[in-house]
This record gives sequence, C-alpha cells and structure tokens, in this order.
Amino acid sequence: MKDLDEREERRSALKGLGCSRKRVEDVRFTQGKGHYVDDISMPGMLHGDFVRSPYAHARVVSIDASKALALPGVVAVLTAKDLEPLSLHWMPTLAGDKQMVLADGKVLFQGQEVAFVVAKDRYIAADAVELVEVEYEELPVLVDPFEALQSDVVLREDIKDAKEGAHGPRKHHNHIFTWEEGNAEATEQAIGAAEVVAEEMIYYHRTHPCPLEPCGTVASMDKVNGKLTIWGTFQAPHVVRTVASLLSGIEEHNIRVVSPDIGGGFGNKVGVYPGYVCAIVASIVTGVPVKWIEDRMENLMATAFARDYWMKGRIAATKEGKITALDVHVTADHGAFDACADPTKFPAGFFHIVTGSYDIPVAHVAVDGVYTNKAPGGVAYRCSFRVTEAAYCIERMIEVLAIELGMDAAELRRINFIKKEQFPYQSALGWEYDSGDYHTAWDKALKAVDYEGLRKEQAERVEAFKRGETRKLLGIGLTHFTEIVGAGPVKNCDILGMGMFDSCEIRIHPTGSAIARLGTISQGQGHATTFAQILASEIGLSADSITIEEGDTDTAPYGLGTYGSRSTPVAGAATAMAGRKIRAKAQMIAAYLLEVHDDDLEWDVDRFVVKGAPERFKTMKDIAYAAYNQAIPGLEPGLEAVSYYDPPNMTYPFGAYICVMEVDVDTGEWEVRQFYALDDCGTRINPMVIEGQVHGGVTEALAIAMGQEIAYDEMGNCKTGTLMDFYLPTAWETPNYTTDFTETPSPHHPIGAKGVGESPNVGGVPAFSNAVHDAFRAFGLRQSHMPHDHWRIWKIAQSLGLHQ
Ligand code: MCN
Ligand code: CUM
Repeated sequence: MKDLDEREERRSALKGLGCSRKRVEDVRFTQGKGHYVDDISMPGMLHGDFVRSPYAHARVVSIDASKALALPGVVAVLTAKDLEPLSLHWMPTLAGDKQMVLADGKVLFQGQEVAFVVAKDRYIAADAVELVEVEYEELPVLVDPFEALQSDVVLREDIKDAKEGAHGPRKHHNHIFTWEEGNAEATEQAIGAAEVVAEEMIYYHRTHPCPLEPCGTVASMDKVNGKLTIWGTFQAPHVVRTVASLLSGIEEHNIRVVSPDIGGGFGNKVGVYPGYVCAIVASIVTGVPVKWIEDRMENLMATAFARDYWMKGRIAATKEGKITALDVHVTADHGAFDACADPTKFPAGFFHIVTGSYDIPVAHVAVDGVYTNKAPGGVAYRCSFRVTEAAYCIERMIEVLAIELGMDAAELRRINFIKKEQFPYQSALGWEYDSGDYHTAWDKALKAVDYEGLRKEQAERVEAFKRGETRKLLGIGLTHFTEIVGAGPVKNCDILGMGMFDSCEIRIHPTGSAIARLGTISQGQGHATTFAQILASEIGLSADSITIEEGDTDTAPYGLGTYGSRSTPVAGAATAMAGRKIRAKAQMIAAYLLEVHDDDLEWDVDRFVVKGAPERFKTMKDIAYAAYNQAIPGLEPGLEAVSYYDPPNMTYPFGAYICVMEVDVDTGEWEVRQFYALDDCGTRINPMVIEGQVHGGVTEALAIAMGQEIAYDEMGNCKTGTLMDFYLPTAWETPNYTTDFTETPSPHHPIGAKGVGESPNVGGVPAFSNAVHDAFRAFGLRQSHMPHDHWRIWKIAQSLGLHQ
C-alpha cells in the first residue's frame, strides 16, 4: 500500500498524461506579454499597405502611382508589372491552382490586392493608398456558383481554354474540378430499390475564421550575409520556408521562418497570402525589413473563407429505418482562385467522411469546384478539411430521413451506428475508421440530458402552443459526429508534394531538464503545456522541467504544421516515439551504472529499477547527469533523440452533442437552455485543455449556426466586412456548456490519443442547427438554410403559418 502511494505521488509529480495541468502559456498571455508579429520592430523597418479593388470583377485599365510616390515617406508602389520580371505577379496556391499576387489585367473579387505601397510608417502607407489612382472597367459579376457554371462570362481568362485542371478535366470555363469517390452505380441501384428515400439540398454557408490577430508578416533580407528572415502568422512555418525558397530561388538554408505567438489561427493562417509575397519582395528590393499587417476588414474580406458548399443529398432506407445508401453531390464555391489547403489527392478534403457514424453499405459522392467573384480560399475554420461540411450534411440528412420515416431521430441514429465490434471499420467511401464505441457514447449522452423527459416536455409544449398558451417552441438538436484527423499518412497525404509527417527533437540537459522542439505550431491550443505532459509520462521528468519550442525553422525539426487537428495525432506521436528513444538509451546508461544487464531493469514512472531489488534504481535525473559526465563504454555521451513520425492511419475521434433550445416564434429569438458535449478523443492528455478546446469550438459553432456569414450582394460587394456585420459571439452571448467524455484509444497511435481541436465545431454546428429545425418539426419544417439568425427563424415561423 505504501509503495503504491509513493509511486502515485511520483507519478502525479510528473504532471503527465491525464493531468489538468494549468497552461504554461497563460502567464504571458494574461499579462499582455505575448509576442506577436506586430510587436516586432526593427531599425529602418518599412510598412506595406494594399490598394484593393472596390469591384468584384473589373478590368484594370491603368494604375497611376505618381501622386502616392510624391508623398513624403513613400518608398515604393509595387504593381503586377514590377513583380512580373521576377515571375512573382502570380503565385501557386496550395491547391494546385495559381493566384494573382497583384492584379494582373483584371480583378476577380472585391478587396483583391491591386498595388502594394511601401512607406516609412503605417500611416503614410495608408495615406498613400488613397492617392493611387486606378481606372477600372466593370465586368459582369458572378456570385452564384450554379449560374457561374452556365454563364458565358469567363472569370479566369488565364486558363479559359484549359481543359484540364490540377484535379482532372474541367467541364466549363468557370469549372475547377470534379472529384468523385464511391460506387455510383451500386448507389443508384440501392436508391432505386429503396422503400424510403429522402432528398434535400443542404447549404453550408460561407463563413470566416476571424482570428483575433489578423494575418501579417515582417520580412527582413540581410544583404550582407544573404539571409532572409520571415516572421509571420504561419500555421505551417516549414512549408512557408520551402515555398519561399522555391519561389525566390534563395537556398532554403538561407531562409529562416519564424512563427512567434499567434493570436488564433483556426485555419485562416494556413494559406499563403499576397501580403507575404509583397513584403518579402519589398525587403529584397530595399534591403531593409518590411512589415505588413492587415486590418480587420482586409482579414474578413480577402483572406481564406470557409465552407460555401451546396450539398444535394439523397439517403435511402428500409421502412424500419435501416439506411441502405447515400449519395451526395456538392457544388463547391471556391471563389476567384482555388486556394484551398487540402492534401493534393483530395480537392474536397476528407469530405468523403460524409457517411458519418453510420454503417452505410453503399455510397457515392461527387464534388464540383466552381470559380465565382468572391474571395479565394476554401478550407479553414476548425474544419479538418471539409469534415464539418460532411458532418453537417449527414446529420441533417438523418434528421430529414427521420421526418420521412416518422421516426425518432435518436433511435434512427442508434440502429444505424457502426457497432463497436465492427472496428477497424471500412467505410463505403474508402476510409478505415480506427476505433469507436458509438452506442456507449450515445446512451450516455441521452441519459445525461434525460432525452425521454425532454421529448415529453417538447410534446407538451407543442400542445400548449396550439392552445395559445405559449409562443415559444422547444428544439432538441441531436448530433453524433465522426471526425477524421491526423494527416498523413505520407503515402496518401501531401501538400505541394511535401508528405504530411511530423516531428519532435528532444535534448535532455545534464541536470535532468529538457527541451523538445516540434514541427507544429500552437496558435492557442496549448502545445507548450500538453506536449510536455506526453514527454513527462514517457521519460519520467516533470512536465515543469520540459520546455516545448515550436515555430522557428532554424531550430525546429521539419514538420508540416498545425491544422486539421493533426498535432496530437502526428507530432504528439513523434514526441512519444522520440521519448521512447531517450528511454532506450537511458536504460543502457542505467544498466551500466547499476552493473546489471539491460534486461534486468524495469521502468517505474521516473526511474529504472533492478527487477526484484526495488532499492536499487537510477532516476532519470541521475541518468541524465551520467549521460554527460561519465564515460560509458560503447555509448556516445549525451541524451538526445529525434523522431519523424509518419502515421499509419488517421485517427477518428467522435462525439455526441445535444443542444436544447427555446425559440420564440414571434421574434425569432433563440436561447440555448442546455448544451451537452460528449467527446471521445482517445487517450486524454490534458482534460482541462480539451475542455477549453470544446468550449471554444462550440462557441464558434454557435456563431456559424446562429448568425455568422460572409455574404455578398449581386454586385459581389462583401456585405459583412466588419465586426458590426459579421457576428462574433462574446462571453455574454455564450451559453453554459456541459462537457463529458468516453475514452476509446486509437489502436495505432503510440499513446492512443486522437485529435480534438476541431471536433466541437464539427459536432456543434449540426447540433445547433438541428435544434432550430427540431423546434419546428411538429409544424412541418424539413430544411432551412443557416445561419439561423432571428430574421431567418422568424421567416420559418411565417412560412409555416405560425404567426396570427
Ligand atoms: N489534446 C489533449 N488530448 C487529446 C487530444 C488533444 O489533451 N487526446 C490537446 C492537445 O495536446 C492540444 C489541444 O488539445 O494542446 C489540441 O490538440 P489537437 O486536437 O491535436 O489539435 P492541434 O493542436 O493540431 O490544433 C489544431 C486545431 C485546429 S485545426 C484549429 S482550426 C483550431 C483548434 O485546433 N484552432 C485553434 N483549436 C484552436 N484553439 C485556439 N485557442 N486557437 C486556435 O487558432
Ligand atoms: Cu481546417 S481549420 Mo484548422 O485545420 O487550422
């Protein structure tokens, strides 16, 4: 008993796996001591600012910069003509397309970069932007992707005759790609033979990650030693370095990319933006550092949006509700350039996870990418590569099918879930789900909210409404989602040809503390806290004695960065594997010190103990000291390790979310009465950090489902370019959340962990949206598009005849 207590004490002193260790980052963040890109200031530094297009589609007739150049303090005004000799007026996108850095003959969306002003300070640059005279000739605007596919108007004149794009044949001059997965014929047959078929168009509107800190960079070309340093808001610093090298011709060892503290990323900072290229060119030309920081409007109007997927679903089932087939056709509005950031093979990301948590025998998806006069981008905002669109689609289709069948939607889910014993499960669309136990999670969730009691209350409410006793309806929003996170494997996943592995390098210091560097980069996820915990449990040093460093390509091992909730599944695995290499060498050192054979030792929390002789041991601290200070025959001095981890599969976190919402029929106002979120992300590293991720992600889901939207008028004017128009919930509007969990480890991850960062958004959006729909189910509502703001909810009630 005493031994056990003592061991537990040692274990908890490590603050390793499972510990709700406080976030070490927060000391500086809460004291305003974070160091962001805009905090960087260098002697002689210049500032850039963009002239942007007021039109969504126009020819650029002329650009006259003479007045701007005459303004004291203005150093240069760059246009496409200046970049052309360097072949930098266009740049490759991460999706195999190319994008104008500065308007080359025409503009294709409102807010597009037309000219880059470089001046002595930010204010002069802004004043000079006003003085640049651009003459435009307006062209017809296409904002509707369906119309774009029919229209004679050619958006991308540069590729108007190209029959092939980066992802195969193009059907029309505004078409980007068709991408398909699954068995079309068998699916069509199953749908044709089905007893019940539900069909619906599900729209997931265009939205935006809107991180607190907008995008920015400081580029500094040191002409003396030929080194280019780029600080920036980058979610993938190594990729930026490689791309910068390929584009500029500067050898990669002469480029250093640093991501300092990042004030939120949410996918917005994966892409490469014209501002980065222009700042780099301006620094190379002037030989002094150049800073570019966008403002809020620029961030909302011109950087990577998310979603804009029109999903036509057809789901077939037996009368008893057993699903027999699923077909989805997506019309995907990618805006002016295809600047998604998906693995090369997957132009629609992992959308083919659209069979969700259900055992669906045959399925087929096809996605058509389309150009329109809107900002480019297309993959961002806690999305895991289009998984949130897929989850929304299937979770809405299940609800629609439940209506068609006259069935309870919780029961319909239950009878179609993939069963525990079916894992690893091969989905009809080609994925191998690693592990799951959906029934247990579902039952736990339903019980926690007293589902039956809620349905009873809801039925009573409907009756009371009909009797005229209340004007509020009750909606119960159900969701069971399955996520797919942790790209690689390298054999399937690359970005611009770079395989999606990740890495960790560890150095143990002589006194028994350590530094670990990773190929990922935290934007608020708490990596410095949690990766130290993985390592603490692996190597037996306290997490408090381990520094985690990310984001500097001069010191960190090559990695593909942080997005798609891949850090834990990939870099987390690399961390554990590197830790195990440290431990293997430590064992040899301990054996030497204790004068026993390696095999006579066993690992015990923070030390190697001689089997059967517990009083004889060496702690990791003892071993670290010996590694540097004692000559050990046959062993090199030092204690370091590096691991590059190529995951054998992705991880498949899942969850059960339930939202209980009151909806006022007369005003369209809603109130979230209860939100229950059960997440299963396998082995939990830090329950408190997970809870924080869930709170943040569900709040963003609330924003998306209930109000957030990047909207355009028919002229292509962005109507939501400020935070007056773009809904960003504050603490005041954010409901109380109940979090819960089950723990089904990943069988292939070294510590069994799956990602969690995006799960709450993937699961949250359908939960909120289903709650709104469910409130009106008794009155005949089948499908209504998000965002469910008060006006749209009011319109639902109006269309159902619920207003007297
Ligand atoms: N974690 C854990 N146990 C697990 C899984 C994760 O304790 N089983 C912890 C991790 O150690 C990490 C955090 O949870 O500290 C998130 O881990 P993970 O799910 O691996 O996701 P990433 O670290 O790769 O973060 C990316 C993900 C994405 S893609 C978006 S978008 C998003 C998100 O994280 N952007 C965020 N959460 C965010 N949170 C903040 N504060 N800011 C952002 O920009
Ligand atoms: Cu897709 S948003 Mo996150 O992957 O950075």
